[in-house]
Amino acid sequence: MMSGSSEGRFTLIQGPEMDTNRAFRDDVRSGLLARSKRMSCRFLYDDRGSKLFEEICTQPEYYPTRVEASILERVAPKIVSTIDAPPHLIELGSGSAEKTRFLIEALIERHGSLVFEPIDISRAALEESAAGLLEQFPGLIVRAIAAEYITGLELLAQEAGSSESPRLVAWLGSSIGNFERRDAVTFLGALRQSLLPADRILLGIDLRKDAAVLNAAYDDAAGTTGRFIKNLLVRINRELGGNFDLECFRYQARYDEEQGAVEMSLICERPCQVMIPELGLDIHFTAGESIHMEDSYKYSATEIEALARDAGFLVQECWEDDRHYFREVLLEPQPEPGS
Ligand code: AVJ
Repeated sequence: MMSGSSEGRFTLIQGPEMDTNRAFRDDVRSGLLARSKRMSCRFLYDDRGSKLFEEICTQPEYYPTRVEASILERVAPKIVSTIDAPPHLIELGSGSAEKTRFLIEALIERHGSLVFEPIDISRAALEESAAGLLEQFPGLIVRAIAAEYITGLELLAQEAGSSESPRLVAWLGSSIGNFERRDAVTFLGALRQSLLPADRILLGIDLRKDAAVLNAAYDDAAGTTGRFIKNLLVRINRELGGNFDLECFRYQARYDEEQGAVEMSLICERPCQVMIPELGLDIHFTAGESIHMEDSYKYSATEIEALARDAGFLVQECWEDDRHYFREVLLEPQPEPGS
């Protein structure tokens, strides 16, 4: 897979392998047996789902990817200048690393070379994006970690003792928006546990904004987001032998201003019965019943400050676009109170 010039500059560390199939079955079972039916958005990203998500990112209404890319393109040199010693760059859930390029470029520009350590559960995604990056950047070394975020960071922390380099941990794309607010604090707090004082997190986060903009971004005219969300039913049909009739379900995105979250659901249009033989389930849906599929939480400046503080960080610096749609936040870990 690697071309000649990339040889020796790529290693992949395989973390403990998760039983995704088992987790998927458990999630579908408990979600469909719950009084308010729901499914977990982490299972949206099978091969087709990942392709559909990339397609979402190119839809005119879905601004986050483009806006974040434009911020990073503009301020990457400033971001990397906030860290003196040459850091390792870690990325959580790198995907296609499209936006990370700007950080990599700025770091190599400044320090001559860079160790990039992307953490992602998908081995294939890691190999694919590394191949392109290694070709583009001769000064780049990639040490990919195939693991869950926290596990991956722990793996890296075990080795960090031997390395003097501080680490810049990029968590882009407002992926934090999938967490409920309290869970976001818990997760960031857990990330902090695996950081040293000189390390920094660069968090890309989508801001609260006009409801019309958000409703359009999560229900694009081409119907891509609907297909992306419905793909979970397709996956259940394929992997668990289900017989969801896709025509029965209508996609709905709704921004709840008070919650500050876009709620994505599938609404059952007429009564229907769904069998999932692999799970021994026979589920009834009434007309109008909904399956809650995904949340995308948005943040105000004040909410970002509180999130950072509650998770044990200080906001060191922020950068955003002219329309205040999206923000990059540099987080500095704070000493544990009482330590
Ligand atoms: C990957 C969680 C950042 O919430 O904007 C986009 C997922 N779902 N359109 C988002 C998503 C439907 C996306 N995140």
